Amino acid sequence: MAFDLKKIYAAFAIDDPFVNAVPYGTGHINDTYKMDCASTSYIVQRLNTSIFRQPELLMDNFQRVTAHIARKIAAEKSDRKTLQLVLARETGKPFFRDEENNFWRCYHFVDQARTYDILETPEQAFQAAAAFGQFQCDLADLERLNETIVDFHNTPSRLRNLEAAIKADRCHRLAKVGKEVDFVMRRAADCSVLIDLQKKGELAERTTHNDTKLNNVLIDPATQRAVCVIDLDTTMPGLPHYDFGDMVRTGTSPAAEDERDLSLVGMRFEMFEALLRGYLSQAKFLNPLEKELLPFSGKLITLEIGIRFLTDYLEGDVYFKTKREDHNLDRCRTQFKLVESIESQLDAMKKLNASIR
Ligand code: ADP
Ligand code: GN1
Ligand code: MG
Repeated sequence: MAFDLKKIYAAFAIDDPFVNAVPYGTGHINDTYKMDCASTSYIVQRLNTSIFRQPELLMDNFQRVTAHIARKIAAEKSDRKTLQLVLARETGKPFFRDEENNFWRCYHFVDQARTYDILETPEQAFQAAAAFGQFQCDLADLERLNETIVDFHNTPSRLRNLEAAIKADRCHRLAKVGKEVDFVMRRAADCSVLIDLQKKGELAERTTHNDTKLNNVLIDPATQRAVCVIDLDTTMPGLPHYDFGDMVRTGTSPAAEDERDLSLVGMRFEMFEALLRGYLSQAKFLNPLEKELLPFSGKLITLEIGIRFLTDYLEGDVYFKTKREDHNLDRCRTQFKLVESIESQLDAMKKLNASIR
């Protein structure tokens, strides 16, 4: 669908002539545009409101999180950044609804920084993980946020959704994924490990990002430092493992999330080590049990996202944006290949983790 971005521009309080706006980034959920004005640039997004069903509550989180981090940055006088929203001209709200009820928001473009879909060096991994660790620290004293998607990282519930999709087999695709379904069912017991510990009161809820795909942090290519954590739509109550696990999922493989040549997919131990050291350099609040479970979380979250790609494939590609036939199945297969690679190195990962104080 083509939108008149100049009209959207006019809805926000920007006093800088519009130049142009082009689709931007590789996110799977929202529609993102880079908007250039005469003297500066902005990110404009159309929020996916069939996924984020209460966008006002989400934007309430967004404002609270960015204001909280901005206060911390000002107090420490550092040069790191947080997202800075632009308010709507008429309402003063941090969003604009157009006539078709599309939900738009706008924030400042962070210059001299870029995202990497595949991390290139352990230094980048260290810096990105430190930034997400610091993000969790920054939010440790924030009041409980709204849940923008309930049960987002409830892996048993993700498994139940898969089971329902298998049963319905709406698109007659089940015959093609027997191997993948078996792969999941053999690991069903893993799915409830973290949630069960939380239910027993052994793991405590914290405020977490919940979508720490490594392309959700902006890195300065000149200094290699992570400058800004982005994509705050799922920042809400969670377990720190959800964040660390997703870093392992997206930061350790040298192959793209949708790579078809599975021989290229695998966990690079040196990247895991860099992520772990980077994250632990900031996440000083972790108790011993939380820390012990970090390597396992890499396996669990990779399995969980694989389950979600498989479910979406069976349901007819209704959730994640796809660009080609079987795209979600390709994504699912890379996740499961990565799970196997993590499993084969899990002992070494745990040993390394135990050796870091
Ligand atoms: P999605 O939820 O669809 O993943 P994101 O919020 O992650 O959307 O934005 C998509 C992409 O846009 C990011 O991966 C990043 O490349 C770019 N981006 C987002 N916000 C900014 C920003 N403030 N400055 C520069 N680039 C940004
Ligand atoms: C989505 O929005 P994006 O592309 O950063 C998804 C994550 C998945 C990820 C898989 C709200 O993240 O949960 O891990 O795709 N976000 C949502 O690449 O579902
Ligand atoms: Mg994103």
